[in-house]
Amino acid sequence: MGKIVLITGATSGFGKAAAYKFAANGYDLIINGRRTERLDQLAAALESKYNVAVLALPFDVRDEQAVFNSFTSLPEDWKAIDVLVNNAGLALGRDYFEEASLEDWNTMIDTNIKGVMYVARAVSLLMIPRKKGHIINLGSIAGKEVYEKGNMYCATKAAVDALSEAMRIDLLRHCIKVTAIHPGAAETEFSLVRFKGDPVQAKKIYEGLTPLTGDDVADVIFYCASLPPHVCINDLTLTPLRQANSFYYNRDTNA
Ligand code: NDP
Ligand code: 8X3
Repeated sequence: MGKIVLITGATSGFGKAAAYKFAANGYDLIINGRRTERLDQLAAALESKYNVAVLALPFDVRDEQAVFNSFTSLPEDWKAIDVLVNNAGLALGRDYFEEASLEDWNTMIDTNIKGVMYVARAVSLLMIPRKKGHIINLGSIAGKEVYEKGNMYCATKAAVDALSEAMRIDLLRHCIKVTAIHPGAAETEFSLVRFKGDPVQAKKIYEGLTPLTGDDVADVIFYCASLPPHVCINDLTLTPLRQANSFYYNRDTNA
């Protein structure tokens, strides 16, 4: 087997683009998501285009038992994971604090914090005996500055930021790299999910700017993963040209 990357949330957006990027560079892949049909299609496409091995590993990152069972029952050859792209996540709703849905809050906490950490824990247990590995967590600029009506999504991404730092410190003795990547506005299925399928609200987010694409973010993820073994990017924030941070935009009103 070649180098192995595990990508969560590979059925769409950054995860799917990252799967193509790593496969194009000869990695064997474990791809995760809940939509099994999409995973199977992606596995077949990557195998035939790049002649790499691909294992579809569907599970819901919120399901603690499913996460840990999936990794303990991995075929031995597939346990030597070199890179984890810990990407599965979502925003749900954009509402004032007192009006936001508690169900949405719980889903975001369970996915973006607990799910991300279950996967990181399970994979780090496979990396530790090998004394190497690279965990790349997808945070967000939403974790760097809180914005109006961002409440729980921003908090979950701030947690990813803090936990990435915590992991980097605690996993230092095992020589495991931990990188946190914080993208700004990127046009994927993210806003459609956030606005529960409303394409008008989703599109509005990107008005007057050229947003990042899944490929842009995948390039950055791959760059971080392809540095020499002694080099680790700890924390990286990227935005489109017309965005400085969570609330400063310079939208082109003529666009
Ligand atoms: P997409 O909606 O396009 O992709 C999200 C992926 O996460 C899908 O593959 C989805 O797969 C997976 N996912 C969601 N919930 C679960 C779950 N419970 N278990 C397993 N997989 C799950 O969004 P993006 O690619 O844009 O987002 C990827 C990450 O980047 C997220 O963490 C997001 O918060 C973050 N991010 C996004 C930004 C943006 O503007 N787009 C900017 C900054 C950060 P499935 O539904 O098949 O399970
Ligand atoms: C996604 C970026 O600004 O919509 O994490 O929160 S933002």
